[in-house]
This record gives sequence, structure tokens and C-alpha cells, in this order.
Amino acid sequence: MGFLKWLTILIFQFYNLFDLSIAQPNFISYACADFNKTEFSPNSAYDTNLNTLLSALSRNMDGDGFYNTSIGQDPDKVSVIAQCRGDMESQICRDCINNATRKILEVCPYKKSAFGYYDECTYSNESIIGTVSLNPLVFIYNTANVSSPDEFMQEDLRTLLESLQIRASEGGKRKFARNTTRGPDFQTIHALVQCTADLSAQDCFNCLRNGYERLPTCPCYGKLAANVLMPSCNFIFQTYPFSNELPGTQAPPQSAPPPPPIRPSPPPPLPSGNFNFFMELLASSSTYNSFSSPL
Ligand SMILES: *[C@@H]1O[C@H](CO)[C@@H](O)[C@H](O)[C@H]1NC(C)=O
Ligand SMILES: *[C@@H]1O[C@H](CO)[C@@H](O)[C@H](O)[C@H]1NC(C)=O
Ligand SMILES: *[C@@H]1O[C@H](CO)[C@@H](O)[C@H](O)[C@H]1NC(C)=O
Ligand SMILES: *[C@@H]1O[C@H](CO)[C@@H](O)[C@H](O)[C@H]1NC(C)=O
Ligand SMILES: *[C@@H]1O[C@H](CO)[C@@H](O)[C@H](O)[C@H]1NC(C)=O
Ligand SMILES: CC(=O)N[C@H]1CO[C@H](CO)[C@@H](O)[C@@H]1O
Repeated sequence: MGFLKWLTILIFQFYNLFDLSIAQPNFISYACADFNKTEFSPNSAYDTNLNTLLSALSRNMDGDGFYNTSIGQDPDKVSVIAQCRGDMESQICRDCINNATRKILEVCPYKKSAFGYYDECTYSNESIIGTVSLNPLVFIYNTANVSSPDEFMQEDLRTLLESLQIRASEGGKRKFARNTTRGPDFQTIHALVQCTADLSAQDCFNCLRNGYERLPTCPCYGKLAANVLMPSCNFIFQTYPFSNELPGTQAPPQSAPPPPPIRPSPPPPLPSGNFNFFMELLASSSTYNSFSSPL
């Protein structure tokens, strides 16, 4: 009797622990394919393959914070690419991938095409590893304006991003580059760019270029911060330091005052492509907007 009671409490405790541990933070953005034909059924071969793969994922990341694999046979073949931001500590990287593999099943239940982005890592199912995937393209941006938008975008940021694109493409397996520059009015511009490790140097460059060329018409033009997210590459620019930077990589402190609070704008219209776009807000949520466009 006593033993049973103890066991019950133990199980209950475990259940609670498990329950707490499955509360993953929201993605900064995610997308799931919208067509029923890309859905799979519970307990199908695809479901089993996916779960096998996801459960092993964070343990199998390589030293560069990258993982890609495929298991199963068509049509139940599952392919996944998971990658951490190039400057993440390995423990944060594993935690992030762990979170992403659980969160993706929650936000894209039974969807075969799914992309999830955290600040620290990205997850995508990518059936053709080694090819450039530009769709969906998601912009997430801070709605506050910089003080001299044209100078910011066309001079300082441009020079910075162009040099980062080259450095990242030529970066070997770790296609990641980060730097800062002095923007207008003594603002420090922080930027990072990254491609998935499976891309060639040329494909990486093309992917980043593709996103970069959309900046002039992007609603993120002249804003304090923006994430430009595609399955094969992404880049960020902002006038404040990045989260979770490795010690020693922090940019010098800046004296600019924090951005004023901003009212969130109404949600943008959904694009007509075959993806639904969703925006999950950051902790500093009210300063962010989402905009997404099918290529
Ligand atoms: C997808 O399936 C749901 C219910 O199973 C149905 O209501 C919806 O119309 C379907 N959508 C498409 C695009 O076929
Ligand atoms: C992962 O999720 C836990 C909560 O389950 C959270 O405390 C932690 O910050 C998350 N880590 C990352 C890197 O997302
Ligand atoms: C995701 O995986 C499914 C099934 O393998 C595939 O149909 C879909 O095209 C993949 N998405 C991308 C972007 O590769
Ligand atoms: C940013 O600038 C644009 C164009 O000058 C203006 O319409 C918009 O209201 C500004 N946004 C904020 C949050 O000040
Ligand atoms: C970062 O940018 C500065 C110019 O702003 C440049 O001198 C420096 O070489 C860059 N760092 C790297 C690692 O490319
Ligand atoms: C299954 C698969 O495609 N694995 C590839 C993952 O990426 C590495 C390069 O980083 C390839 O060598 C693997 O073949």
C-alpha cells in the first residue's frame, strides 16, 4: 500500500516534470504548408519516422551546430535540417534544438512542410538537402524607425551586409559571419548572416543576396531591427546587441537610449502562396511585426 502510494506520487511527479519541460518558448516565426496533401496521419509510417528522427536530433548535432538527415523511403521519407546560430554555445544550441523539435510538432501538427525559427536556432524539413530554398521568406521587424533611414540602409548597412555575405559564403562549413559598424547618429549597427551548412559557397551567396535585394521594398526598410528568414539562409540587422552572445563577442556598449514603446500594427494580409505564415511574438513582443511574402 505504502509502496503503491509512493509509486503513484513518483509517477505524478515525473508527469509534472515532463509537463513543465514541454512548455517550449514560442518561435519568433514559423510556417507550415497549408495544403492537406502535405499532411500525414497519426501513427503513420511518416509519423513514426519523424518522431524517431526528432527524438535523436539534439544529440546528433555536429560541432558546428548543424544536423541534416533523411530516414525512410518515399512517400514516408522525412528530411530535416536543424542548425544553430553560428555563435551559440553548444549547450544553448542543444536546448534550442530540443525545444524546436517539440515545438514544431505542436505548431505544425501533421504537416510535412514546416519551418521554425528561434533566435538561437532554426529547424526546417528540407527534402532536397544541398539546394537553395528561399520560400517561405519571412520578415520580422521592429516598427521603430532609425533616424536617417536612407543613410542607414544604403550606406552603412549595405557595406556591412555585403562584406558579411562574402565572409559567410566563404566560411567553409560554418557559413556564418557577424560584425558591427557605426551607423548614422552614432548608432552601432549589429548584423549577422548565416546559411545552412549544406549549401555551396555560391548557393549561400545567392541565397543571402536574394533576401538582401528585397530590402529596398521591405517594410523593414529603415527600421531599428529586422530578421530576414528563409529556409536556407537568414540575416539580421539591429541597433542593439544580439541575445546570448558568446562571452567576448559582445559589441562595446552603446549609449543610445532604448527604443520608445510602439503600438503593434494590424496584422499584414496573408500571402496567396501555398504557405500560411504565422507570427509568434518575442518577449519584447509589442515592438515586432511580421510580414511574409511568397517568392
Ligand atoms: C483540409 O481539410 C480540412 C478538414 O479535413 C477541410 O476543412 C479543408 O477544407 C481542407 N482544405 C483544403 C485546401 O483542401
Ligand atoms: C528551451 O525551453 C526552455 C523551457 O522549456 C527554456 O527555459 C529555454 O530558455 C529554452 N532554450 C532555448 C535555447 O530556446
Ligand atoms: C518537407 O518535406 C516534405 C516531405 O518530405 C516535402 O514534400 C516538402 O517539399 C519538404 N519541404 C521543403 C521546403 O523541402
Ligand atoms: C516611421 O516612418 C514612417 C515613414 O516616414 C512613418 O509613416 C511611420 O509612422 C514611422 N513609424 C513610427 C513608429 O514612428
Ligand atoms: C568588421 O568591420 C570592420 C569595419 O567596420 C572591419 O575593419 C573588420 O575587418 C571587420 N571584421 C571582420 C572580422 O571582418
Ligand atoms: C542525409 C544527408 O544528406 N546528410 C548530409 C548532411 O550534410 C553533410 C554535409 O554537412 C553531408 O555530407 C551529408 O551527406
